[in-house]
Amino acid sequence: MTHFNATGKLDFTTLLEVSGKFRHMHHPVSIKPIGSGHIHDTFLVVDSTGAEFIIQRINTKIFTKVDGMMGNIRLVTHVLLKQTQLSVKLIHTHDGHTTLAHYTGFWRAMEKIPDCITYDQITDPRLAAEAGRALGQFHWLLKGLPSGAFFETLPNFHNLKLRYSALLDAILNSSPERKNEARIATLFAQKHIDELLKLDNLIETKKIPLRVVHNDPKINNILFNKQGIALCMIDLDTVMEGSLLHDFGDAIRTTCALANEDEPDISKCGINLELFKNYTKGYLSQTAPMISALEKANLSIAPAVLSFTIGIRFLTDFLQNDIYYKINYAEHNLVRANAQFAQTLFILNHQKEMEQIIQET
Ligand code: GN1
Ligand code: MG
Repeated sequence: MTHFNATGKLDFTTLLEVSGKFRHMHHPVSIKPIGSGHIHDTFLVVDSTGAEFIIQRINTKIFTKVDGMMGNIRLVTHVLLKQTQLSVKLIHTHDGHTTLAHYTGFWRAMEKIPDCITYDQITDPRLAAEAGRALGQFHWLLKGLPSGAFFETLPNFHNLKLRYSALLDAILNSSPERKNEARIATLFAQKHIDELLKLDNLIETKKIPLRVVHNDPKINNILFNKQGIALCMIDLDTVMEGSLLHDFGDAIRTTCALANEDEPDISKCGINLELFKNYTKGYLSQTAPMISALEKANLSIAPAVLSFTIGIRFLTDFLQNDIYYKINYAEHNLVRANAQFAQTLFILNHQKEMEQIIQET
């Protein structure tokens, strides 16, 4: 596939042209940005009949192998739709493809499930239980698929050892100003890396199995209906082989967070243990028959590992002058890193309580 430089201007006329290349979109009347993802450009299209669609320009600087990624998504959505009728529904172009190569970049389109909601943060324990149930069901329904046959869309995505080594490289190559600003965060990373490599080691030594997992199950990647029922997981770009512990950890990192992912006041960061209890209950209600004893024993450390790993990635991006994540202001990635590290510390300090909650569930 040709690699496009996704720089084209996305005015209404261009977006209209892109929408027109996909089936079912009849005379769009409104096209507006939607969502809070850090990677792609996402738009809501409403056509003259009131039907809603999503079009998305794929960030090909990050997802360089679009075909492999879309192949994974087609496989997973096929399996999920067969069993639940609820999942992302890709829309084909008029000539039958699930991606469109356009001069502004690579695009895909999806049906929008009517009346659904996403949350960047929640406080309602019932929503946490539903979110846990949704991830658990996702793991359960995909458990029969051979994970090794999946395309490795982003190699070593949650490999903390490599993420840490990328951080060390970034420190060496960063500007003196940014290095100085990142000093406290860098010290935190150095101090905690060894204890948090525990999951990596268990995976490397094959004590923890690899499965088909989502790899980015943060709370805003779940669709809810207005009654608070979780409908399905979205943003399937990173579905590939991985550990369910990475998914559980990443989900807790955002679903049960006491503060936003980019909270500047780190004293507010931590985990709401009531939400944690409910999420865990929802998750294990679906996965109890498949989860191993060792996986279960590591559910309490996984949220610390994931908060730490994502913090390291934010910090690395800050030191590299923000080449990966979208930012809203100059220090945004550093603020995000500090918030993730504060959350990591909170989890490490509450290990016993979290462990007890898991054992009682
Ligand atoms: C990115 O696309 P989005 O915003 O859901 C990132 C995740 C991080 C997350 C941090 C492909 O997810 O790994 O956890 O930001 N996705 C990729 O919020 O790097
Ligand atoms: Mg994403």
